[in-house]
Amino acid sequence: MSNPVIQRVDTLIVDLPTIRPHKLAMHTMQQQTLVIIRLHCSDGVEGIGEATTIGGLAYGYESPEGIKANIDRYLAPALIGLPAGNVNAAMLRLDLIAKGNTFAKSGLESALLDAQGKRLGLAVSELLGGRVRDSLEVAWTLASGDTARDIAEAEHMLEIRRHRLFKLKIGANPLQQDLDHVIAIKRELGDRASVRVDVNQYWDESQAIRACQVLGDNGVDLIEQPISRINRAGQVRLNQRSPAPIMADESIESVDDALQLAATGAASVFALKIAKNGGPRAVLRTAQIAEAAGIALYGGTMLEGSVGTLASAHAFLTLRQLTWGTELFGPLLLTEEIVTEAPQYRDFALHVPATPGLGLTLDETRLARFARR
Ligand code: MUC
Ligand code: MG
Repeated sequence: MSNPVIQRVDTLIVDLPTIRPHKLAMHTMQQQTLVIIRLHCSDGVEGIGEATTIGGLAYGYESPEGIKANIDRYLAPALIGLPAGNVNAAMLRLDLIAKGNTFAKSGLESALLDAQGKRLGLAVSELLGGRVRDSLEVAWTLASGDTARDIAEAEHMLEIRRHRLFKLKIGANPLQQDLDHVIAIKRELGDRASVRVDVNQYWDESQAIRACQVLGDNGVDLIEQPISRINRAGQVRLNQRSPAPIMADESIESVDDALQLAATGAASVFALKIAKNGGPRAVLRTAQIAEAAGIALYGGTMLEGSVGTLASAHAFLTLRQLTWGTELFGPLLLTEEIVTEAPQYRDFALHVPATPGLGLTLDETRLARFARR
């Protein structure tokens, strides 16, 4: 068929257990909930995508249940009958009928790209202009909530050559307790690893001024989202005085946010996430703003499963520079897989094959087993 159209979009919520409790400042994860999207086209091609957040409504403005409802009721009907191969037109349509909803849009854009890649026999990274690397260095998040356990986990990851970049989730505990925790881990790992922290907006500026100084003085390489995304002026001031670079994460909820942050000098590193920007193409627009402004890049995650992780990876493979690596370890945090061939991690990196689309096939049996009824 020469002009295939979008015929149907199915969504399902999938709950998968985590390998251990994952403690973030705003929520402790015991499981991760994925919204899996199946986009059916009139030529028989199916595109798959994923829209995933963290902790229900604890992290962002979209919950898994809300994402599914909004796709089913508003976004999917707007796509039916549109040309399946025109990703620009489809995403423009979604932007016209729905404000925000970047997580849902990201999953749909991923599914459109997967379908078009399968149709043309091209990997999504090739559809996005071509990859400049085949693998991505991947950080691991130490978030067991226990310093000794985190050190043991890091030592194990170094030993098996899976990770040498470690992100520590802090912010929920009293400030000095968090600082002691980070310093103890950095002291133990020394130059064998890069240690970074993510505060998830939990400090106020007065706490952050001292904490950034202490962390920088103790060898921490990067400080992610120390204060509220709302306090833009505070972010600018912190970015000027912190000895360790400041990375914006929650501050970037859209490509427009990225422009504002770049214009005001609020961060020297951007955490790119397809979910926050509305898809693999949208996140590259944020990356281009950063590049033009001399802001370094990091490939972030919403702790997606394999589908969302590879959708992110294909976009990140096309970037000229990814100075701070990525944290695309989501599938490794889960005890179960819903694709037939799990993403490949070895030698500190995620290796991404150049097979058509995202390069993944859903495992129907496992999907049926973990899908919420
Ligand atoms: C975040 O804020 O970056 C990424 C890794 C992780 O453990 O949590 C996420 C969310
Ligand atoms: Mg973060």
